[in-house]
Amino acid sequence: MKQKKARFDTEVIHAGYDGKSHLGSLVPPLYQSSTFIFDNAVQGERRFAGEEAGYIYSRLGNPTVKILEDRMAVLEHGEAALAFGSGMAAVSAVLVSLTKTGDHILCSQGVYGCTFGLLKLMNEKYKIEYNFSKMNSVEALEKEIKPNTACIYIETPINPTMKLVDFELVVKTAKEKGIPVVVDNTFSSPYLQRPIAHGCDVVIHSATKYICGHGDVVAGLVIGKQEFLKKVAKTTQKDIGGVISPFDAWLLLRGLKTLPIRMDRHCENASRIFQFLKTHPKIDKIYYPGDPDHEDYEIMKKQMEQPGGMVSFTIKGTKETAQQFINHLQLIHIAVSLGDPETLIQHPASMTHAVIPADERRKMEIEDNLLRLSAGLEAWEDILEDLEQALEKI
Ligand code: LCS
Repeated sequence: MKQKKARFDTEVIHAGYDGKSHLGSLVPPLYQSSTFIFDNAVQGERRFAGEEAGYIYSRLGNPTVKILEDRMAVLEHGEAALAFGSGMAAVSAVLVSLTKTGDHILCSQGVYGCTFGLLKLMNEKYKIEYNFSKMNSVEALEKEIKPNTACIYIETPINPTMKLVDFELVVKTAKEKGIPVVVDNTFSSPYLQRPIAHGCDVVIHSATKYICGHGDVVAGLVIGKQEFLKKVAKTTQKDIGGVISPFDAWLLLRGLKTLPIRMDRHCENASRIFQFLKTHPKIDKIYYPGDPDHEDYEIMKKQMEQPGGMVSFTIKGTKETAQQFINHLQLIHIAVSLGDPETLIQHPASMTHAVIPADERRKMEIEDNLLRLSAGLEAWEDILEDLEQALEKI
């Protein structure tokens, strides 16, 4: 195994794996086993007591999953990582671990619809409060942080409005008050943005998206400090049990190897789509952090390598006009999710963010004529031609 720390594009292929410990297998082996055999009763007892290292049962750990976790810890600049059966299993394990009844969570001005659903559930069942904040000034942030604030929860870019949160600003205030900062880094992947390097404490991924990159796995990841992740592994992960299957971990290890190459293409295609839509007479607003007119363009330049592969926009007209437009698309699929090779488009107000009440959605600027597009890996000319022919029909 290589000794020194290598560059990102090398680490996606090599980090956390040494073929010599696996009969020389070039590719990490798939340990598709639910349980592990003990040599004798005392060994079993010692493993359960934590007195001897070794695998026990795949809800408590699995060698293929461990390779994925070790690789992701390196890529996100964390001490350790844990893999989950979905992004939501990861989000819920973190939020449940960090809070108790009566606590408060301060969130970015917009979160994924099911994260909103989880916050609502935690509020109804456990009286955990939450607020949304623009997080764009230290003064405002200081007022919004309460004595019972247990964590700051950020999506950046925010799904689906593509607004950004400035890590430097939030971390400075949070550190002074000893509040952990949790970042959902799904929209960027570690290739474009590494929140821990900016002082954030915990990173979450819906690995279903860019980490997988092929649209064939639902999974989640949490990266952070060893001590915190040990606690999560022994409590919310083990006892609530939202673990990943070894096969899905194996597919993620395969997908990860091409993350930098894929992300460059996603970003290139998104930039072409943005340039095309920006001046199109049937498009009203456009939300893309690479737009010099985007309100958070400077934040993008400060903390992201590239603006990412997502473009949101409003069609001039109503919800129905937006629906008619996507119905006319031929190459681009109407589907939720993102980060796949196929270009996907969806209508957040009636799909990913439909669970959020209309007044809350409006505060998050999720309008009824807003569409969210995930740039795929196809030839950009074909994507633009498809957008153009569908726009001509409305
Ligand atoms: N965090 C973000 C930012 C997400 O976009 C999603 C899913 C999740 C967490 C949850 O991950 P999952 O459990 O689905 O792996 N976002 C979706 C979306 O925008 N369209 O479909 C799913």
